[in-house]
Amino acid sequence: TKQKDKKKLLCQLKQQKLLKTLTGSEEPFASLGWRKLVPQQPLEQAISGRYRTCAVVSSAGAILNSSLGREIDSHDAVLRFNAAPTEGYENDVGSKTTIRIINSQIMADPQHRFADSHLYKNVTLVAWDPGPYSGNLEAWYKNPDYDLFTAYVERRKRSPSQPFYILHPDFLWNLWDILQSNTEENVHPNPPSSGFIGIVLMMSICENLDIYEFIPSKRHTTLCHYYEKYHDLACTLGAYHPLFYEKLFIRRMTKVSLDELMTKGKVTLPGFSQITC
Ligand code: NCC
Repeated sequence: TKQKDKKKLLCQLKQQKLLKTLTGSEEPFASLGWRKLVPQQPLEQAISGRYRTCAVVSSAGAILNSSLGREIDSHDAVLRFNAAPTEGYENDVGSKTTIRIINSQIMADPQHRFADSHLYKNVTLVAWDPGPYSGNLEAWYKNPDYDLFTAYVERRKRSPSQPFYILHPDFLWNLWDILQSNTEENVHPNPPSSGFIGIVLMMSICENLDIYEFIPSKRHTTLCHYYEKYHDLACTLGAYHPLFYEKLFIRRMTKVSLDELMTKGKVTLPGFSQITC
C-alpha cells in the first residue's frame, strides 16, 4: 500500500499539469507588451526532454562537509536556489548551475545586486512571487509581495537571450492545494518554498531527479544555509512556508535507500515522463 500511495501522489502531480509560467498574453501583462518580452518558447518546450538526470540542491547548512560536489555535477542539469553560491563550496555542492529558482526578494532587495551578480548570469532563471490565491493577476501586478516586475522587464531588455521565466501564481497555489489535499492537518495558507516548487518544476523537465538535503541527512543542523553563519531551525522545518509538510509529502513519493538518505541526504524521484498512470 506504500507503493500504491506513492503511485497515487506521483500520478496526481503529473496529471494536474501544474507547471505554468507567464506567457505575456494574460492581462495586465498583454497590454504592457509582455508578449514580446517573455521568451518565445515556454519553459517546458525550451528544455523538455533534454535532461536525463537532474540534481536539486537545497541550500541547507547540512550539505556542508558532504563532499557531494562531484556527484552533483555529474548530473545533466543542476537546480539551485536564490543566492546560494557555488564558489568556495565546490567540494560540497558542486560548481554546475543550470537553472536557478529565485523568489521575488532576490529581484527587489538591493542587497542581492540582482542586475550585477554573476549568480544570476549564464543560467536559466525562474522567478516567483506568491500573488493572491484568487488568481487575480491585476491585483498581483499592483501589489506583489516584492516588486519583481521592474527588474524582470529590465533584465529581459538587457539580456534577451537569457531564458528567464516568471511562474504563474496558479502553479504555486495549485501545488499548495495538492499538498493540503494530501495532508491530514491544516496547512498554513502560505506559498510553497522555492525548494518544493523546484522539485515539481524539475519533475516536469527531467527523467530522473536526485534531491540533496531537502530531506535532512545525519548532518542535520540548525545552521540555516551552507553559505552563512546563521542558525535557525525554522529554515529546515519551516515557519512561513509549509516546509515540514512539503518534506513529508516528498518523502512519501521518493525512492529512498536509507543509507543514502543518512549519508547524502539524497532521495530520488522519477520525472513525469517516466510515470505511467
Ligand atoms: O532559504 P532559501 O529559501 O533560499 O532556501 C532554498 C530552499 O532550500 C530548502 N532549505 C533551505 C534551508 C534549509 N535549512 N533547509 C531546506 O530544506 C528549502 O526548500 C528552501 O526553499 C525560499 O524558499 O525562497 C527561501 O528564501 C529565503 C530568502 O528569501 C532567500 O534565501 C533570499 O535571501 C527565505 N528567507 C527569508 O525570507 C529570511 C526562506 O524563508 C525561504
